[in-house]
Parts: sequence; structure tokens; C-alpha cells
Amino acid sequence: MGTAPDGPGADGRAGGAAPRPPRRRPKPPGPASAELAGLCAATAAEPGLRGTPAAEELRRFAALCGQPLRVAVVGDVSAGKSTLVNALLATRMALVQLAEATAQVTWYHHPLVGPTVAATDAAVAVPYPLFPLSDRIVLGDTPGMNTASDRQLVTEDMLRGARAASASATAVLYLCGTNLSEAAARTCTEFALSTAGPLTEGLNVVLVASKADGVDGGADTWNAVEENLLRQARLPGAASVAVAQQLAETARCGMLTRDHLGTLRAIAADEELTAVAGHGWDALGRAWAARGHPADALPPLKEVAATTYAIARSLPPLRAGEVADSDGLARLWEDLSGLRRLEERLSLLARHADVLTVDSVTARLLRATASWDTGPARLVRERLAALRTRPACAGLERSAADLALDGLTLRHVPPGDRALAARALRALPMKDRELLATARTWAAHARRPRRLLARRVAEIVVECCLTRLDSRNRDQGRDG
Ligand SMILES: Nc1nc2c(ncn2[C@@H]2O[C@H](COP(=O)(O)OP(=O)(O)O)[C@@H](O)[C@H]2O)c(=O)[nH]1
Ligand SMILES: [Mg+2]
Repeated sequence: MGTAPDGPGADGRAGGAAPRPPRRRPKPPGPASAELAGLCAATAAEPGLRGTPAAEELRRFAALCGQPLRVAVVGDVSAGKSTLVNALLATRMALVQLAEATAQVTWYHHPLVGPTVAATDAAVAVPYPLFPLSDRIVLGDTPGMNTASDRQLVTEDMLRGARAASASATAVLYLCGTNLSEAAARTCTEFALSTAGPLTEGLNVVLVASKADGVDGGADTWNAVEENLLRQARLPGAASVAVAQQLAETARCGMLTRDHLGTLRAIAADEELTAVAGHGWDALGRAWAARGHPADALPPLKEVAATTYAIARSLPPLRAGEVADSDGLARLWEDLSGLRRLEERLSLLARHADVLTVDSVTARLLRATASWDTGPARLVRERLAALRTRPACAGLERSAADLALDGLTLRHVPPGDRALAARALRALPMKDRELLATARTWAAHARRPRRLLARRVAEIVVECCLTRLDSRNRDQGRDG
């Protein structure tokens, strides 16, 4: 499946704005996930379990623990999931169309990761292409949530981790437009609860205000849309990002040509056309025809731009001579699309893949044990409880607290305090007095009556500062 990729330079097309895919090898989540993988594999090999469905499940969980962060793109039919997947892949792999298209979850992954799933009727894996984040995430395109058929069951099962564990997601991008329906909010909450650990509730959910080019009204509009989604989700750890994915796909996949640029330049050079450029295709089309321009020049631009949002916003930089060629136009549209902000959020989640993976696999494994025999179920529960005390897991709490610093839970804390906490948690250089001041400030935050999660994060920051001070004092004691 999928359309043929458009190679840079093919058909006179521009090279696009796609950053070069990394040559780096895929990065496993981290030491705690590796330890959990070992636990699963060792338990699967126990004499009492060999050959049972529980052993099979454990082996799949073990494989999951070795993969980069598994991110599923979820939302209604035609929300723009496949278009967003193409933009992130920087290649037109996923089939884009108005009707319901995707019948399986398709996992795109670095060729050196694998196999990410056992191919089934519910999921397939595609070890191609290298994409900008391919060393850090495995990306899943999913059937829409509101399909007329049973296809949405495939997505619901994947989110719940109900079918083969290996087909499940560790994080989701939920595409929802400007409003989050009650049903969508419920789906996000269920996913968050079924994958969360003690500190990670909702941190693995990103609400994407998709097709944001349809929302026009100045720079603050997208911010307002993002805030609105966060309020509607009522999920403290969640993040939200507005994205115009079709612009992103056009820019990233080398779809802009010299002809597109020529048409835009003609609009930019004409005051009357410029005045109507942001008012929709009909108004622009009428003015364009009235000025005697060829009728066949506008449709190709409409095809790659969707709405006139990007047309209007491209005109000032064009008139200022800031766009030299179609590559320059692609970079501008990539900026306008908001895709890079979404990639930054994904990179951040990938940096914390260890805790997100351990928490989601643990939560799912615990649920899986409910249908096992008591012996193996108890064994796994005991081993999971012991896992958290291992040295490999020592950094998990700090990692989760660091990620939570960004979210709604800690919005009430001044940004300066949060920045210091982040420095402390990431073990960045800090003077003794800075560590002490940070410990005091956050001890005060911990005493304020807030949600349990906010208090716990504050306590972790304090513990972290005091531990760092303590180890320094001990070092100095030894030196002196
Ligand atoms: N206006 C606008 N339309 C878009 C955007 N992204 C996708 N579309 C259109 O929405 C339709 C469905 O897109 P698709 O990616 O196949 O949606 P999916 O069913 O969620 O995978 C297609 O006609 C796209 O051209 C966007 O950023 N802006
Ligand atoms: Mg699709």
C-alpha cells in the first residue's frame, strides 16, 4: 500500500525542506526498559510457563521494551492522520484520501528496529524509510475512530493493548481539530490510565489541533485552540500542538515546484490579488481571472495548500525577497505548518522513553496477568515490584518529574522555578547555593495543597537537590 515516494528533484520538483534523516542507529528506550525486557524474557523461560500463551505474551512485551518510543497517530476518519504521518516520514508512504482508507495499524520504523509487530490482520510493519525521528520513534498510522465498519475496533484494541501486546502504542498523537469531543476525551483518558505509572498519567498523550490552516485570525489563535483542547481533555500531563499537516506534507515531501512559486509571485506582485488572497479560493479565483491570468494556474496551488491560509502568509516574505526558490518556499511552509513544534514534543517524549515504556508495559503486563494462572501471575507481579528498586530504575522518577514540569499540573509554579528544577533533575551544573535555594523553593511548593502529582514532583525536586548537595559535601569531606 501507499503511493510511490516522490524523490527530491524528481519531475522538476523542489528538494523540499525535509531535514536529512539521521544515519544514527535506533535508540532503545534505556536501562530500565532493558531490565524489564530481561525480566519478561527470563519469566517466559521459567519451566512452568514454557509453551503457554502467557510466555508468548511475555516475549512480545520483552521485544516492545527494546524498541524506540511507539507513537500511534489516532483520530476520526479524514482527520488528516495519514497526511500527518507522511509529513513526519517526509515521504508520501501513507495513503491519503477522503474515504476511510486504512484498515490496519501500520507501523513505520527504522530498518534496524524489528520486527516491531508480528504481521496480523490488525497490524503490519513497514521497515522503510529513514525519517527525521526514525532513530527515536516507531510511528503508527491507524484506522479512524468513527468508521462505519469494525475497523475502529482495531484502533480501540491497539490503544487498550487488548490484542497482541507488540501491536500496542506507548504514546498517542490524538488528532482532533479545534474541539475535543466527549468520546475523544474519554478515549484519551482511558489510554492514559491504561499506560500510566505513578507519575506519568497523561504525559504520553499529545492532542493535535489538526488542519489548523482552517483556523485563521492571527498568531494567538493557534495558542487559544491549544489551550482549549487542554481544558477539554482534563488530562494534566497532556500536551497540545496545532498543526497544518497538509502544508507540512507539501513542504517535507518535495511537492512544491517552480510553477507554484511563479503563481505565488504573481499574486504577491499585484495589490488587488494580495488584498483578497486570504479570503478563500473563490474570491482569489475571481480576482485572478479578472486580472487576465490563466485559469489553470491556481488549481495546482490549491491542491498542495488546502486553504488560502499559507497563500496569504507567504506574500509578505515573497515581497520582501526572502524566498529565493521553491526550496525556500518549502522551508517557509514548513514554518507555517507547526510541524516542527510537534516534532520537538515527540523528541522530548523520546528522551523520556525509558520511563514511558517501563510504565506502559508494566501497566499492561499487570492487566494481562489477570487472565493467567495464579502461579505465573504472582511471579510476574513480585518481579515487577522488585524491579523498581534496581539501580537501572533509579532515574525513572526524575525523568517523569522532568517531563511533568512542562504540563498543566505545574502551571502554577513560576517558569523560573521550573527551569531551576529542570536543571537539578537533569544533573546540569549548579552552584551549591542554587541547589539549596531550589530545594527551599520546591519544599514550599510541596507544602501547598495541590494535586497529589504536583506535590510528588515537588518532593522529587527537593530530594534531588539535597542528594546532589549531600554527595558534594561527602566528596569535599574526602578531599579535605
Ligand atoms: N485543510 C486541510 N485539509 C487537510 C489537511 N490534512 C489533510 N487534509 C485533507 O483531509 C482529507 C483526509 O486526509 P487523510 O490524511 O487521508 O485523513 P485520515 O483519514 O485521518 O488518514 C484529505 O482530503 C486531505 O487532503 C490539512 O492540514 N488542512
Ligand atoms: Mg488514513
